[in-house]
Amino acid sequence: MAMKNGIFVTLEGSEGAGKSTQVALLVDRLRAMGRAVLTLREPGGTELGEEIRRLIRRVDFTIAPCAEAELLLFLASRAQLVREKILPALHEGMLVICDRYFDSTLAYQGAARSLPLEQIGFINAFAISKCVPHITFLLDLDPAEGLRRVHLHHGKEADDRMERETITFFEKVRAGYLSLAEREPDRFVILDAHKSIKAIHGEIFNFLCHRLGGAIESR
Ligand code: Z5A
Repeated sequence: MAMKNGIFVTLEGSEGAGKSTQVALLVDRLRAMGRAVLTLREPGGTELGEEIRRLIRRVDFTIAPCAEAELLLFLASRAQLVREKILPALHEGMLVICDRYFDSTLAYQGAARSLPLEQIGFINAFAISKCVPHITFLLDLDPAEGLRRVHLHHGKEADDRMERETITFFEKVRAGYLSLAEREPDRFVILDAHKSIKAIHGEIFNFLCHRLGGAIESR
């Protein structure tokens, strides 16, 4: 199934950058305008994906999953999401907004876990079936501030396995994202996630209106 007339937007960034907050604000505003919007998150978004999400977040493994197994779990979740949800919605002309997608894999499993980017790219291409976002907003944030926000949000203890990673890990994630954005300036929009929630929302909304013109209005 091809992407046809829909619009595919992703939000990326490391821990606490504000992706979920911005997705919620954007979707409320677009729906109030009468736009048909589908929101999804990764890992997750399907029955299989939510089960994989639960596995990935588990903190009580006797032996933690190796980086390669973790990578394949993310990709299994993505392959299902693309075929079950994203492509059918795009085919119907919907605006699809996804909280994380394959750039997360390149930044976390590639840049931070040091798995080879070329191999990740190869299996990711198999998983996504040419379904590449039209626009990717990168919420760029100092990892220390991101972790501070997450700990405020969830309480003192990190509540999943990845949140327990070190600050150095999240610095690699940030650098990985910035280098991806540098390589694809036409797809990425880098936003300063240190700004207020309202200011960032305004930038995302204005960019979408400008870039998509009439396509942002109701269909
Ligand atoms: N992962 C991976 O490794 N490989 C992959 O391929 C994929 C994912 C797809 C998913 O975790 C984990 O999987 C993630 C990457 C990895 N792990 N890490 N680490 P998740 O879905 O559970 O969590 P997340 O995506 O990292 O979301 P998050 O931690 O909840 O961050 P967020 O969505 O960007 O932030 P938020 O929930 O919108 O905001 C966090 C708090 O900050 C909250 O209290 C907000 O009110 C506050 N906030 C938000 N924006 C602001 C601003 N601008 N100023 C001040 N405070 C703010």
